[in-house]
Amino acid sequence: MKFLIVNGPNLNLLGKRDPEHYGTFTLADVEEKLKMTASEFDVEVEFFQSNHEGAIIDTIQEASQTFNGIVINPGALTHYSYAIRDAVENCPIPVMEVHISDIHSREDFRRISVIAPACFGQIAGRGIMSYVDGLKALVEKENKNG
Ligand code: CA2
Repeated sequence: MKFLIVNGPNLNLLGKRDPEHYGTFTLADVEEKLKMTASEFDVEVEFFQSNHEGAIIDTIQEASQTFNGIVINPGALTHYSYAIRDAVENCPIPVMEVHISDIHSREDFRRISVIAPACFGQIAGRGIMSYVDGLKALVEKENKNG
């Protein structure tokens, strides 16, 4: 089984600023952690990060050819990208939305995810573990589906 981890705008800056919300780990640390989780579960992971909405949509559209599921942190696009929501809705593989910070206890605009209703689930506020838990949830779902 193979899973795609998608990170949206500004997540390439992790570890460089705003440790109060996003901790001190880098995107490379997230990838390392997920590679370890993947090997525990005997699955594979690939990573994609883009600051461009269209590139993220292209990636979601193509993902089902190669992957069994997607873990996505859409960054601030979470709160307004109906285009990503449409792409997720039309994606035949399960998509888990994850957030490092607890979007539900921050500014009002962050409390809304326009993408979450199209997702298999949402995990927020667990730092780097949000990604790990997101991947685990997809592996469990796929194992159950046989
Ligand atoms: O908590 C999350 O994972 C977010 O998706 C992160 C997004 C934010 O817009 C969402 O509301 C919640 C922002 C990522 C920006 O990350 C930075 C990290 C370090 C320095 C600057 C930005």
